[in-house]
Amino acid sequence: MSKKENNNSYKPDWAPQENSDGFAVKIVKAGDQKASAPRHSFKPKKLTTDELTEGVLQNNRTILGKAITLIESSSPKHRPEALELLNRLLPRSGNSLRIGITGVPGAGKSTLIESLGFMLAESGHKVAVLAVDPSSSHSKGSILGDKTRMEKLASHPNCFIRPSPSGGTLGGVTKKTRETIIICEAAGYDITLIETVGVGQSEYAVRSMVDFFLLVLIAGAGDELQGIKKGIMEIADCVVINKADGDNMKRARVAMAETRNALHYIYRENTFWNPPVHLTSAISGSGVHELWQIANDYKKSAQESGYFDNARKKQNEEWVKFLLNDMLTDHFYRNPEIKQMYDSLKPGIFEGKILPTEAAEKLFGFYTGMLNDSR
Ligand SMILES: Nc1nc2c(ncn2[C@@H]2O[C@H](COP(=O)(O)OP(=O)(O)O)[C@@H](O)[C@H]2O)c(=O)[nH]1
Ligand SMILES: [Mg+2]
Repeated sequence: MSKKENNNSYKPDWAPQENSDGFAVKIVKAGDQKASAPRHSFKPKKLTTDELTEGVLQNNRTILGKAITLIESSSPKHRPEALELLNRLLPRSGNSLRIGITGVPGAGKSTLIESLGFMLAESGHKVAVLAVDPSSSHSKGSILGDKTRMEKLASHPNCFIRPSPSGGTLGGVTKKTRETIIICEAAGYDITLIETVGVGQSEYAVRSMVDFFLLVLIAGAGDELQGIKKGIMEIADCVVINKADGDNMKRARVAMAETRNALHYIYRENTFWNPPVHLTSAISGSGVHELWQIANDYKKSAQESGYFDNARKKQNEEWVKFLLNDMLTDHFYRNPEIKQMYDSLKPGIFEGKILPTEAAEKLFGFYTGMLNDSR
């Protein structure tokens, strides 16, 4: 056997006895592969705003993803281009039915979105799915779960799924979610499904950007456990009791009756609609078609009463306020002199030597003084 090894070549077993070095195989150590590999630059070419606009309008998914990444960027240097893109797409937006879905983790929101989304995509609708608030500890796990849970939907040619960036503040995430809706609508999606974890303030933020707000409950979990505050019932346009299947059916019916009763006593801002309570099984798909019917009935009634357009106008105004609050707060807290003053006041606040009101007024006075000086 003439397996001869020297530094970096060896001869395979099938090499003839009297062989030349022509039969040798070059050996490259694993760690060296990179160094010896030809250097190609795979850095993708940066798209121009024209290319991004065109790509989105043609529903090119790669470009759609890139456009959303651009508007999600928190870097100030990306903002002018992001705003330019949004301005160009804005006239082509507004044509989707925006549906928000809330409920505690585990209620079946993602499964319901998959079931409803797939049904709609199959019938020719174009469905965009946005998941909000993956930064909460609960959904950190579930966003991974969602990807597999929504696999069937994700691979449907009529569907586009976009998980929100993780780690963002609630404000940061929702601020970009509105802009993401605009981009998806410009790309031709006629239904937007937005999932939010039913904890904290996220459902109010999502409520203020959708046309139809759906609360997903499960039977037997109790109000406490489901974190259902009266306020959420007030802003829901429909409540579903999900997991109405198998042994759970009876309990689901009881929960439906109880929820109907509870809704009866809840004040509603709009008078044209009484939010229905409906049973679904996201797993078997039962009740999902009827749920879509409810959303459509709502849309029709809301449009006929003029509420639909009014609500969207109000939402735009709220959006401006929301952004302004965000910018003002950011401007205030970023200022190094304010930071310094705040830090120097903190020990006094902790020890109760400075009244919180006094501290706030001092800081605010200093801030407005600075603004006046800079004029
Ligand atoms: N039996 C039953 N299980 C369901 C139903 N919908 C969801 N599930 C299950 O409930 C769990 C949580 O569902 P998921 O959609 O991730 O809930 P989410 O946290 O609200 O998005 C998963 O194991 C689902 O398979 C349903 O209608 N019936
Ligand atoms: Mg989920």
